[in-house]
Amino acid sequence: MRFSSFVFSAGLGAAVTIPRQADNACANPAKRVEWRTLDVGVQKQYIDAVLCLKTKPSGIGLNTTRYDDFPYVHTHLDNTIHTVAMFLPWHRLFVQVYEDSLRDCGYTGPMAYWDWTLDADDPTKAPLWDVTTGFGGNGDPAIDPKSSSKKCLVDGPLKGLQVAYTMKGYQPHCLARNWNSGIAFPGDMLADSYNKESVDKVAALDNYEDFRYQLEGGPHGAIHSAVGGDMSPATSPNDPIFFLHHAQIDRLWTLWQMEKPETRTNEFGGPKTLNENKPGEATLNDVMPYLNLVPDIKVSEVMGTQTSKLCYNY
Ligand SMILES: [Cu+2]
Repeated sequence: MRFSSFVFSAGLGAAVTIPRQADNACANPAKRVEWRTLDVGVQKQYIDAVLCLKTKPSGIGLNTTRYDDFPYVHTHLDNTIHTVAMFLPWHRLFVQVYEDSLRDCGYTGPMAYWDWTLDADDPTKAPLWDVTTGFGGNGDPAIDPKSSSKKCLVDGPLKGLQVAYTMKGYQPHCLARNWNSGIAFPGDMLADSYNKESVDKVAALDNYEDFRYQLEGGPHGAIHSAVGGDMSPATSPNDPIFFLHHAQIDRLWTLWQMEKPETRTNEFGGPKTLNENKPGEATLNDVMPYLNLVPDIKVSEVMGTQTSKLCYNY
């Protein structure tokens, strides 16, 4: 018998909480790993699978490709999934759906995350920008960083890639990056917001709402701004870096949960919606929308990563 986590009464009124990680349905969780620890051959297979998504039909009835489903869904739900409580569980499942799509495109290696704390001394040197083993680097250096012209990628396997959507709708364009050089030192790419010290401060917070708020507004937002170009607007899943970044956000949440699994795999709360006309406190029973990418699902079903729904750890 499979059971998802629940709270039951033991004796007279004493509530015992079952950690959501203790699900028998996930006997062999897949281990997610840092991008730079993958063998070169596996890195190539990952990127080949990313490009393969561009050759697959949409899974949600669009005239564009599977690749483009992700920015499409993400931008259409922008105000539902950001700066609200469900930010973390929503993106957790979103990354899993992307991983599943990569598998449909032949990827057999581990799902990877980008631990940007390892690159905070000089983010411009992060291995994932590598031209041959990574995703290529910054956009066109000939274009003024402050110009509104797109800084299309000029090297690497994604050079010339046309992505379908902007926040205004169907507007095919080159994939662009526009590194934000920050102010601490040339090329710092806002690293003060996502170095180890900053991340440790967030990890030390002791309730879900503070943790979610600081993680989203701090390191999470800084990386989107630092990479720039297509990583900045709500269509940021246009850049495959998005998923390595959000796997890291999910990793930090998972590590935080695992410090006190009994409480933290059941701990959720904060603003339910940005809609001032129907404010409210979020609950585990809230349903998260995915616009047919996957069936809508309750927050409670993705609070743990080792269940019948999700089966991985870090
Ligand atoms: Cu997002």
